[in-house]
Amino acid sequence: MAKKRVLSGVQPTGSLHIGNYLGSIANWVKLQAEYDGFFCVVDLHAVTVPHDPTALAAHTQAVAALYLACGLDPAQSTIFVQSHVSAHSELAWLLNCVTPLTWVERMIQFKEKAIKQGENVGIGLLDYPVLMAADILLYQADVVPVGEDQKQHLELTRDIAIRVNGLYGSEANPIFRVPAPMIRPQGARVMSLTDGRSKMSKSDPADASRINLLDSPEAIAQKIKRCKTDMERTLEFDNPDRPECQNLMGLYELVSGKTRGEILAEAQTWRGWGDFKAVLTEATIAALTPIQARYRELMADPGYLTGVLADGREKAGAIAGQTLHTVRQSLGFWVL
Ligand code: AQP
Repeated sequence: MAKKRVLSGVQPTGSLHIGNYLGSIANWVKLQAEYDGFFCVVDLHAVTVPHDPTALAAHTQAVAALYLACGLDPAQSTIFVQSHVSAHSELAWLLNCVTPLTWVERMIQFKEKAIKQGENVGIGLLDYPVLMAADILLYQADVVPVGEDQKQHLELTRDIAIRVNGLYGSEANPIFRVPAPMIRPQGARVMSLTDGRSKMSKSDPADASRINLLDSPEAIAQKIKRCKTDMERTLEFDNPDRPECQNLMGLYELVSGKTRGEILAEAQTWRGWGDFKAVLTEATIAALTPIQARYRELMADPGYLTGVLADGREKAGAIAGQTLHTVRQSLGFWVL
């Protein structure tokens, strides 16, 4: 039986942090043996907010290298850069023309991000979920891993697929596969080091709010030493009134690979936040050191990385091209 196809991506909007790794990339690595994985660096999404053109290419390269350094295997998965496959932009245009404006105006993420940009908000930001629908539908993905914040966008993707199938396809010959969400396990949401109630984010102007995957051991130690805590001495899981404690204990669980029972037993020996921060620092550095070593090897051999991405572009482009051809035909374009 053919493997189910999964598609996902990260925007090259800055340095990848430990939240991107634990919340997404580490899960993709686990999925890749069982699924036909398509993992892209979604650079077209990165320009939906103001961006630095002198940094975009470098960030794109770094994110692709980190995919490999974290364990994505080009022999198992297709790894590529979104803008290298022009079908993404073309399908997004065609989907724009069949998507009611009211559907995208409802998107919470648009409203949240638009507020931050005031008068300068671009059409691309409103259109972000339609481009995301194009990314997914081009590959006829069966499943898409989604966090809480992307659930609404995947719902929109499904609605668009159903609408296009209904308008231009037939039940026997649907144009798009309607993808299912794969809800990420609880606890894989890493919060900011400076505010346990907001998500760790690449675009947070405060670097101290996140642990970047490429931070030096000294930087990691400093950030954990200075991160926000609370006045209680004991440490526990899952107390929503103690967001920083909840976040850091959750982070320790993920980076150490220990069970909650083991951690709670270990916690008996900690005399407060200081002892806990020392073990968290050690476990975080231990989790990131092999990724950083592999990243440095990859960056020292840029030919290998561009080779992987060129192969990915070819494989992704062939599948995307087939879907786009079907869409053009179904919408009635004169196809030569
Ligand atoms: N803090 C987080 N904890 C767990 N998972 C996270 N992800 C992002 N932040 C956390 C997951 O990483 C993937 C990449 O997301 P993205 O690049 O599309 O943008 P995002 O979700 O908006 O991530 P950032 O880091 O906050 O970027 P900016 O600041 O550019 O918006 C997604 O699967 C996401 O769930």
